[in-house]
Amino acid sequence: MILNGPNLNNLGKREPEIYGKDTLSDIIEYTKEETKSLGVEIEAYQSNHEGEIIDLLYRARDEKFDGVVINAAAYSHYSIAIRDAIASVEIPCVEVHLSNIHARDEFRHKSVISAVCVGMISGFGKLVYP
Ligand code: DHK
Repeated sequence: MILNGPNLNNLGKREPEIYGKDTLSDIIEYTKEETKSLGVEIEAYQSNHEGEIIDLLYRARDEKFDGVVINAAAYSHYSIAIRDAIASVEIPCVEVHLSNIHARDEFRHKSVISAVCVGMISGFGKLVYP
């Protein structure tokens, strides 16, 4: 499962100098293309709502997804609720960010979900997804 958080529905228009010119659909298509040879099935979701992201994490658990790639966007920096859901689903989750969060505002340097994810990739634009 690929899970995208708030404002990522606006990629393409949103601060393209930071997030790139691709739309979220472009990025999902690119990710599917890049991972074709692995034979993985991808389901991608985006939500601007914290609770919906949590519900999707439980769905990934209930439907036995092998893993989750999550860009929790701004929620990465403060959502203890998403952190707790990741910790409780016991599915490997990989945290991704299009931009390099450590090269930006200080409030973005900290991610509260990193400690419960298996790893984090940040700063390589759409390359972080596949
Ligand atoms: C996306 C966001 O929306 C920001 O709130 C994060 C992340 C960074 C990204 O780079 O993909 O700070």
